[in-house]
Amino acid sequence: MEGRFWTLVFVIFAAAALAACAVAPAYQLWFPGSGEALSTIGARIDHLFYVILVVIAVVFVGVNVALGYVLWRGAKQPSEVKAVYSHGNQTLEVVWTVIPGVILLALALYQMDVWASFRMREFYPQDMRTIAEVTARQFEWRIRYAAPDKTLEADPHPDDVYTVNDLRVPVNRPVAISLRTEDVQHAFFVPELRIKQDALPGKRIPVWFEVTRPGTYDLVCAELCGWGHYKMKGRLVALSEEDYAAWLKQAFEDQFDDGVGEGEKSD
Ligand SMILES: [Cu+2]
Repeated sequence: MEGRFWTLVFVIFAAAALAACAVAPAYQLWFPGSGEALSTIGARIDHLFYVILVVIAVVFVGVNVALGYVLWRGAKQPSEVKAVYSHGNQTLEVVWTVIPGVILLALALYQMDVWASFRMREFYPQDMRTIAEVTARQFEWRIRYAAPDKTLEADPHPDDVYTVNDLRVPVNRPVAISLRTEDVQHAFFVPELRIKQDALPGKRIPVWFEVTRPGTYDLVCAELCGWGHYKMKGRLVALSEEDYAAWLKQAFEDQFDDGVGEGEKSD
């Protein structure tokens, strides 16, 4: 009786896990927002997630079914039958070491291209525009843009445009930010884009992404950075190329507005 109970526990556990995997995408339980990655690299990262999920699901269900089967068989055995003690099976041990090894190696090779695209290869195209310098500090994001029609330099320029907790980028083109921190470690995280990068003291780290849909997305800190970590929240606003240019121009004019109307200025 007891053996059958445990068989049921393991089989139901496996079935419930499978059912959860099947319905999760429909209820957007896996990923934030609409469930869809809104950057080109994010879509590739999600694909990796699903590949790994399938591997895990097969192994998990296999293990539970095997466990259930053994318990069931044991429960059916008459109690006079003596137990057999085994001191291991070398062939079996080699098999269950080699197979996971091969699976892990295959996954490592399979994900290399995505990793290289995100971390290395695509930093170098010359047409990649560094749109802003993002400086994390306890507890906010300070963002610096070049003035309209200027390029962003590593050192601040008097014409630069500043915002706090409000990062704006054009959609449908790769853009980069230059990530820094003024104090401790923080992490730049935009869940809907699947973009996450630690900010390290003393380092300037380029982070690139291409947003595929205009909208406003959460920008949060994903590294416990002090008592105010919870409120270190900004937003990333993805705009069409024209809207972005118009916004930057407006922000530039507002920032340098001396309060004197155009008509009243004497020259
Ligand atoms: Cu932080």
